Amino acid sequence: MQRRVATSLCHWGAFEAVVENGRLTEARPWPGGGADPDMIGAWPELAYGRARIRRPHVRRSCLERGAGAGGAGRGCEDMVPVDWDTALDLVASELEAVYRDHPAASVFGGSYGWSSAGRFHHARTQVRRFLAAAGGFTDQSGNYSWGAAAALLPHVLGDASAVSHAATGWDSIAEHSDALIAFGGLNPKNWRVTSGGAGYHHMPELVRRAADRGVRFVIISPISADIPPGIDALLIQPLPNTDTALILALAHEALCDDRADRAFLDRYTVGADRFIAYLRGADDNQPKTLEWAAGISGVPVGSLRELWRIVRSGRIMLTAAWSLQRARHGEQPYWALIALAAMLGQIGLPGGGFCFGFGSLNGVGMSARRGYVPAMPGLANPAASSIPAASVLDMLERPGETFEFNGRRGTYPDTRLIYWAGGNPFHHAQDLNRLEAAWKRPRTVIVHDAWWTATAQRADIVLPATTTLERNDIGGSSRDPFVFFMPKLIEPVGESRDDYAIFAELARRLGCHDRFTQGRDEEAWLRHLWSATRTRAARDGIDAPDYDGLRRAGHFHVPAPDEPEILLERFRSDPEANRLGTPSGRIELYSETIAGFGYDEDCPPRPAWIEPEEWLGAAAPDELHLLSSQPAKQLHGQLYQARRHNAPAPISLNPGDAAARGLRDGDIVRVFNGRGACLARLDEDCGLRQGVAIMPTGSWYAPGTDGSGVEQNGNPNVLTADRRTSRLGQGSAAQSVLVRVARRDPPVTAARTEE
Ligand SMILES: Nc1nc2c(c(=O)[nH]1)N[C@H]1C(S)=C(S)[C@@H](COP(=O)(O)OP(=O)(O)OC[C@H]3O[C@@H](n4cnc5c(=O)[nH]c(N)nc54)[C@H](O)[C@@H]3O)O[C@H]1N2
Ligand SMILES: Nc1nc2c(c(=O)[nH]1)N[C@H]1C(S)=C(S)[C@@H](COP(=O)(O)OP(=O)(O)OC[C@H]3O[C@@H](n4cnc5c(=O)[nH]c(N)nc54)[C@H](O)[C@@H]3O)O[C@H]1N2
Ligand SMILES: [Mo]
Repeated sequence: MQRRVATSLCHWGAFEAVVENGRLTEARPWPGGGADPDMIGAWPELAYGRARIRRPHVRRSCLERGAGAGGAGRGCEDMVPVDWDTALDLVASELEAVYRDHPAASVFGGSYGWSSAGRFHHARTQVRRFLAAAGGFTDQSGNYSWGAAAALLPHVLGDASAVSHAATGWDSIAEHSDALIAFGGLNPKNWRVTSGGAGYHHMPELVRRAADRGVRFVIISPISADIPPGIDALLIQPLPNTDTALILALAHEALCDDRADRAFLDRYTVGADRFIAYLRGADDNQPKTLEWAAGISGVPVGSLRELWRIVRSGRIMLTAAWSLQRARHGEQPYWALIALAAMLGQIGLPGGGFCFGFGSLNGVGMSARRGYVPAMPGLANPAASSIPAASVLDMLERPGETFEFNGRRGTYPDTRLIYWAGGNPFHHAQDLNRLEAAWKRPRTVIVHDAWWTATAQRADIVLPATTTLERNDIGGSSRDPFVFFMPKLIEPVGESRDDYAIFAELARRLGCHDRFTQGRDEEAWLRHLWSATRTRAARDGIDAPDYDGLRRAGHFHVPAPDEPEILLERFRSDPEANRLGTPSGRIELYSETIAGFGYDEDCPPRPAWIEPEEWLGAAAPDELHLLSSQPAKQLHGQLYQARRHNAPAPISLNPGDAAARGLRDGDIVRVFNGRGACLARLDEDCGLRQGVAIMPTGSWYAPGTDGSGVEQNGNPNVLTADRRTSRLGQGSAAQSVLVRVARRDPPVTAARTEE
């Protein structure tokens, strides 16, 4: 028997793959890397399981009648396996027809999604390169993860690096912070994932080390599960979406208690006076007192006083999870937190100030040298058209209409063709039942994926992509000390092909082969990309191996940076020499630029509390606020096939809320609102605040397969509203949703399985 053990990488960590006689038999975490064994261990099922797409497929009526068939049958008709030439000819002729008869912007190719950890075969990058070479397309700008922050932070801080990359390091926190106040908490499940993949998954240990050094932890979240394991934290449980009120009240308290650092505000910020006037109630006759915040957030005023006593003394690190800004007016908690940190005057000091995302992704706050992970260059898009990442449904429903986005106006194109490779909109978008209807409008939908996701099931032409195991690549994360060579371990499963090879074939048919490939094959690209890393390393005086050396070694350990990261340290040390990229060069607590946009109702020019449309402050007595969090053992919709035995997904409720509905732990329930309904398995959680429900994202959308219209697997995005954070950020506001929960008829209690 031939046996080979080799290292590879995915977004959920570096792993060792065991290949016997050409077949992957086992995958386990890279020794010492700390990745989750269940997630890594799913690789054989991912490679060979029933969900794998093994051949190209075409929707039956498209095959029989061509594009004239219309989109009504999308997701209902059967998919017919075809040979590669038939499928590629069809894709090429559809693209040609649309480019001939319509502007290039009517090809939608933003293709948002996480794709692979390998940076060359990153499908989203490849599809955008291909469509740019072929004639142009409508792109997506910003992201789902921190769309609101991406738009806001450049106005406040000059760029968006504070959202994760420039975070103050955990060593600095352990050594210098007296307390870390974490809005949205530090849920360890989110540390299983790094964008680009990581060799180092030891955030729980870094946090524990900080606690051992005496850092006090305050977790502000509706659920105790957001406290990292083994940490003795103070838990404060506000109603969802009310953090801004809490933060503003702390800033107001800083004024009352004479703790506002005027010297810092004068030297490093602009607009402090207008912000302070708002805190005092000049604009709305409402001083932002602790009592005011208690009334909004449902946190007893005594707890807020206790919180202020912690915040008022010592070195304080303020942080917020990305979830807070994935809600209506999600710009505001971030801006308010920066303003509070400015009032405390510790921005730029070791262990002080603010940072975002510590609780959101592995590697945030881990010092690592940037610029070592190869990045595939893009190609200029001749259509010069883009929409905000989370506005796909609007685009499909409202062609020709104007949208506003961060001070600019754009027009939604009339989408004729959708091309998606490396993302899953029927996982990530909100209000999926509406998307289901709008998705039928375009003439053609083309999807590449390795698995039969809900999106692949709703395509006209499905092209089977290889996985990371079946091709050579280089991957890594800018938050991790390793870059990995990802060797081809097995032959392509079924007839699957690399996305790059598929696009190269299509480019040949469309006459743009050279523009797309630039004359390089996989090996030539990998050598080219790695040589850029070597040049970068040489600039730092670091000797990186050549391509063949990297390939032999399997990974390159990038030496740690010389200086630990402290957010805005240089700015603090010399604000004139290191002016920020804002118009004033300083931190903007009032932004003339945003004032000029005229977005007063949804994003005024200074931090503000604005009520969302859906929250417990405006709910009927039997409504619950639904949070849809990242899944514990999946990456979004990925890995679902290895965990589907748990279907439908759990919904966590406080036992009091369950009892009030006559429900018991383990019951299969119906979760519903005016937008849709899904099944879920009730999971009573004493650590969850009353009035709040939590479901993980990631279950594959299966609407009404029992004829009832009720989504069967527990996908919360049939319930979420397709509203954006504001006209500034146009981010996803998935976390602002009310639902009802009732017993499913007839009643069923699920056999309990592990999670
Ligand atoms: N309700 C709610 N919704 C949310 C969120 C939330 O908090 N609440 N969070 C949002 C966030 S932050 C995000 S980032 C999105 C995530 O949404 P997505 O990033 O779209 O989710 P993934 O399931 O990771 O999609 C990646 C797809 O690429 C495919 N893929 C992987 N490798 C390859 C490859 O090599 N080639 C090809 N062709 N395909 C490949 C995978 O099979 C998968 O279908 O979800 C968002 N949606
Ligand atoms: N295991 C796993 N980890 C992941 C991912 C995954 O799919 N699986 N996806 C990755 C991606 S793409 C992203 S963008 C990040 C997202 O990172 P986040 O957005 O931070 O992750 P979430 O799990 O949505 O939310 C974190 C916590 O915020 C709390 N929370 C939600 N709303 C509120 C609120 O209004 N106020 C307060 N105080 N707390 C609130 C919830 O209790 C939740 O547990 O996660 C990354 N990590
Ligand atoms: Mo994300």
